Amino acid sequence: MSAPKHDAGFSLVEVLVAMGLFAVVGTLLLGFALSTSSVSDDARSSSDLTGESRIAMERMARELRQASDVIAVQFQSATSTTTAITFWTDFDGDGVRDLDAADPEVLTYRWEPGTARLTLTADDASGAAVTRPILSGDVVSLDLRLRSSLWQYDGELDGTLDGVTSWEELDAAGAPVGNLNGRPDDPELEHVDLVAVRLVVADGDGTQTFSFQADLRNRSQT
Ligand SMILES: [Ca+2]
Ligand SMILES: [Ca+2]
Ligand SMILES: [Ca+2]
Repeated sequence: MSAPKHDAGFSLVEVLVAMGLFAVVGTLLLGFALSTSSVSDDARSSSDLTGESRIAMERMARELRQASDVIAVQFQSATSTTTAITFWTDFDGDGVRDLDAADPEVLTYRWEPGTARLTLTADDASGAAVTRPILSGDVVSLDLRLRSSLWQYDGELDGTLDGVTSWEELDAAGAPVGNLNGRPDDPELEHVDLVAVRLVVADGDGTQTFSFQADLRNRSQT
């Protein structure tokens, strides 16, 4: 009679194989955990950027809606890469352009493609112009559209009626709403009552786009 076969436990080879498997599985799990955390880091910085851009756009929209005057607009041209808009918002409602108030009323938003920065220029309490970036991220483009509710000038540029009167059409119409110089200056800006803004910011390998349209309620055309 032979003795019943007992399970003699694990052989050395079995133990080594098991340890090897644990090592492989552990490495895979660790790699997965690390990649998950780097994905969530990316998501976090992306949502910071989204929040920051959204806040900046909401602020700009609010200021523009209350604006009493669009003072100057600069578009990219043969001689300049700058896109900028300067406007006056009478925050304290006294009808005066307060330049050296604690809450400055003349604001310039400016985008320079060379630096990829969107900046805000306003006077400080002593009246000195202060420029600071308002977004930490790179701005790929800032697109400004200036429109007027003077519908009768729609199509002035090339006869195309699209239901929207642009500053270009006011300019092409000549006096009293334009001055035929191909630039957005006083005669046209006086009749602009809607500003559409489109901002594109770099986000990792891609971009995010933010846009709004602001009715300049304080300057409806009569
Ligand atoms: Ca004021
Ligand atoms: Ca048009
Ligand atoms: Ca003009």
